[in-house]
Amino acid sequence: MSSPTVADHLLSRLREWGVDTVFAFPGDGINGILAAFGRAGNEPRFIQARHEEMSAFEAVGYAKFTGRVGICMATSGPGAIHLLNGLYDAKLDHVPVVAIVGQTARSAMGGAYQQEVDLMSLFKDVAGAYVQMVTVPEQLPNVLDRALRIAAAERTVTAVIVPSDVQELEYTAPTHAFKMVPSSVGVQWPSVAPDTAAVQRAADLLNAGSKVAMLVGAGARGARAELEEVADLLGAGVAKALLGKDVLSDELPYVTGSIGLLGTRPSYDMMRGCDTLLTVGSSFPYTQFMPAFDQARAVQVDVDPRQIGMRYPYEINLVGDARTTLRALIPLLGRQEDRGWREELESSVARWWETMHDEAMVEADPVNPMRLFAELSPLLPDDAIVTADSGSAANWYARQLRFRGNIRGSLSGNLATMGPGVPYGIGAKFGNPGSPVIVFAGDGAMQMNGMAELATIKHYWQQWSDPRLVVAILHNNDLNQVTWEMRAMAGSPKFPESQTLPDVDYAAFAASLGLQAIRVDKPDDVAPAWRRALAADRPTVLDVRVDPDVPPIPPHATFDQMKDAATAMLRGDEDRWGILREGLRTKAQELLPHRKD
Ligand SMILES: Cc1ncc(C[n+]2csc(CCOP(=O)(O)OP(=O)(O)O)c2C)c(N)n1
Ligand SMILES: [Mg+2]
Repeated sequence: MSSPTVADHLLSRLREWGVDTVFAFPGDGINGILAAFGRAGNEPRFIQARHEEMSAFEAVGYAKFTGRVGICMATSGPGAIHLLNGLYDAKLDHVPVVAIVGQTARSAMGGAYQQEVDLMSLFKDVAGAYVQMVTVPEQLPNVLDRALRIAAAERTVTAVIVPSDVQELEYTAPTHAFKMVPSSVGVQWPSVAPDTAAVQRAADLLNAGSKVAMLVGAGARGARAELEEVADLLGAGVAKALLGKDVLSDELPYVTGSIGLLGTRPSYDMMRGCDTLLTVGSSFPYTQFMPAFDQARAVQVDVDPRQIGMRYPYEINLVGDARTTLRALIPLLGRQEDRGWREELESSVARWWETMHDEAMVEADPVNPMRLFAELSPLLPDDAIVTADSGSAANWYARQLRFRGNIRGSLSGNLATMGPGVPYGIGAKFGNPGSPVIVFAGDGAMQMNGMAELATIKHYWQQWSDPRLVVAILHNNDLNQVTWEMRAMAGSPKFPESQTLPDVDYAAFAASLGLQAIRVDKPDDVAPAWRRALAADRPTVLDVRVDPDVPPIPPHATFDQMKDAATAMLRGDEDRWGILREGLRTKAQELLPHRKD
């Protein structure tokens, strides 16, 4: 065999790092690497998407649901450009992803050559933590190693650019010489322990509180037992930021659920009523859903000093990883003897779940979308992974789904981009082939990219030891989330030219790919459809006709508020609550009585 090329070494170095999967799409800017995949017997395995943005989302889904670095790969120029949105999704949700892309040959660079784009500049923002071009073979190991290490260390995006001719050069290792940068594989992470005196001050502050609220996010994952213990000691309730929905079980009576516009009433009320706030591993951005500034004394725990101390005027900003910090805190906390606050929270949580059930059961035309989510909760296997696309699905994911056990879930939290639902599901499957995966996606997201990606599912599903991947489509022929935002915020009626979608037969399309396809257009068919999908021997598409007139009512909207608004509207004061202008013709008036409190 001839000597290994730079591309051969790139793949063998990835294997040394334990990389088993590369989400990719080919092109002549990476031909040298593709040939190397062939020589390496497809190790790591090359997973082909329909579009490079999907490769990036798949790498994000893989990373989110394995905790490992996701790798995506694309050709120069158009391929690299297509990756961008998925890479921003990773960056904004603090997920480690490395992009490996081709570039035109060194001899052509700067010559306005075909497919030549200034990739260093293109990636400068999204991969600002580390973006480098490999121009000689000796540079490769260090550039690749640093890209992997920095992505993992900073939970962000990095990029490695390899010109096409460099890929085919014979690999020569860095030598023990001037201007050489040798490198090594791997890293042993520390657990970041907080400052002892600061932990004592935090404990004093928390012990002094009588109505403690906790806010937990994705950064608190892995500290479940400690969070429960702290909440018990302090008699606190716990609200969960959207990306931290799977951090604590919704079956715990003091977990108030999601927070924010997509959140719950108990979370909203808890933040308005607390005198003390403990935030762990969350940079939930919406200050208006936090306590008033002079209302609560607050402590934040975060492993990242760059993310700490914002969103609320915290008195103590405690840098440390969630588990280590809470463990240091626990022995210093006294048990809150007055359980009144806790009991109040628990009864409002219990009432809230009844409200959610009642809202899900309100009749709609034909299917109430909330019911689609509510009916799934009790059927969810303990090891299920759930993803949701941006759109109305995110509301129901946040409010209606009850997570427990080791159920995992995520969506595009900060970029809130359309399109990641299906590719996250695929990435999750490659990372966890033995777990059932459920995707919720709007029809707009399916038309944008999800339908094409169903072909990727057709291509690969037989490789998954558990073949269950269920894509539930919210078929409402509308870009419904925007329709509601226009009504609620802009006070404008639906603009059909912008929001109405072409009707598509998703079930027929899925069936043509050999997937199980189930049409659901009757409310009573929802639960049986879930059961069939979860018992199937292959992936399933549920094409569910949901009612676009079911409003995603924000948590703070009570019946009385809405009644006031309706009265104002009837007086001609329409702009105050645009939501009701059309909303009165919708389900709002049937849903809101359930919010009476
Ligand atoms: C890439 C991108 N384009 C546009 C938007 C704005 N946007 C957010 S939700 C949404 C509508 C989604 O429609 P659909 O997928 O049909 O879901 P629905 O809300 O109807 O359930 C749009 C256009 C976005 N978030 N991302
Ligand atoms: Mg839609």
